[in-house]
Amino acid sequence: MKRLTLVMILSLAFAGMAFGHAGTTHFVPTVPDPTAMNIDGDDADWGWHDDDFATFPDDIVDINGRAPTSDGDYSALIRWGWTPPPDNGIYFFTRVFDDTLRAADYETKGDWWNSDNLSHAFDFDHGGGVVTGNSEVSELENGYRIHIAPFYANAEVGMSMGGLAGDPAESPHWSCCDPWGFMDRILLPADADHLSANVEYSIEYKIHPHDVYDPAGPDNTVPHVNAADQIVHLAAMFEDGDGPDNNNGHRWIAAGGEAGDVQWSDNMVDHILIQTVDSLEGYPCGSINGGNGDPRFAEQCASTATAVDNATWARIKSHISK
Ligand SMILES: [Ca+2]
Ligand SMILES: [Ca+2]
Ligand SMILES: [Ca+2]
Ligand SMILES: [Ca+2]
Repeated sequence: MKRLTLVMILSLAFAGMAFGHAGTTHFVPTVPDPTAMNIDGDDADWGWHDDDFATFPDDIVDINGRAPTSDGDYSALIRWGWTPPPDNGIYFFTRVFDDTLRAADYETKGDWWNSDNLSHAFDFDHGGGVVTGNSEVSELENGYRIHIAPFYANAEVGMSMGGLAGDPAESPHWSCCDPWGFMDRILLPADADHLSANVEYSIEYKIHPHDVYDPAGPDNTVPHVNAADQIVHLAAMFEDGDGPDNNNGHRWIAAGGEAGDVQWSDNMVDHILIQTVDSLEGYPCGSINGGNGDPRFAEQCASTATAVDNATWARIKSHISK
């Protein structure tokens, strides 16, 4: 019921807008104050994120339609947020419960895909096409991927840029890390290890998006510039291997996603960046542990900028409920 109401509200709000591909559409709210976001793996700073925009465990399904192997096999909650330039960030938080942590391949980031990991793919300009870059680096003109392992050796670099042609040993690539990407995670119990039972972990990150990604560096990378009402392609797939020999484990996604969504951007879920704050003007830069905004817009960071009000979304909802 809640979801239906949201769809009705937004179909009114965006009447006349050209929607993307068929299938599920998710709505991504605006982070009201990026300076208050602490990229630490804890969701204490996500109180502004309305549950209407979240994906809850009941909506997480196996991409191939396979049933869970037990009640506690896997569950995840997902929250997305975005900011306009100069912060120009994509924010993400997830909390996961897993009956068995598979972490055999954590030492080499290029191997993370073979253990439990969060596999993300992005096609921010919604252009479609293959985004693996496994054998054709030109595919990265369409979009790109990242892997995040809940269990990793070096907390200073917590993302692996996945599937980049010709350079697997070099992973992670430049875009994973400061000043382009920031992440942290909390794994419980803290001494969890390969094949530990019943683990909980949270992952939080902030990245600056690209339309064309050059693994060589930022010079020939085309930035994606976030704006309200944009339709972007985002894919989030949790790979869940539970045994000593990988893998053929479950691949969990938000319901409505399609198989192959981390290879082909046409299969990714449409996400619409919506304005849920009063104004997008004069946005502050940066977040705690999350850098000083998108380096490509650094000169626009106003030293006097203050946090904007997060009242708009609440007003929309209060109107609807009357
Ligand atoms: Ca946080
Ligand atoms: Ca599992
Ligand atoms: Ca693209
Ligand atoms: Ca697992």
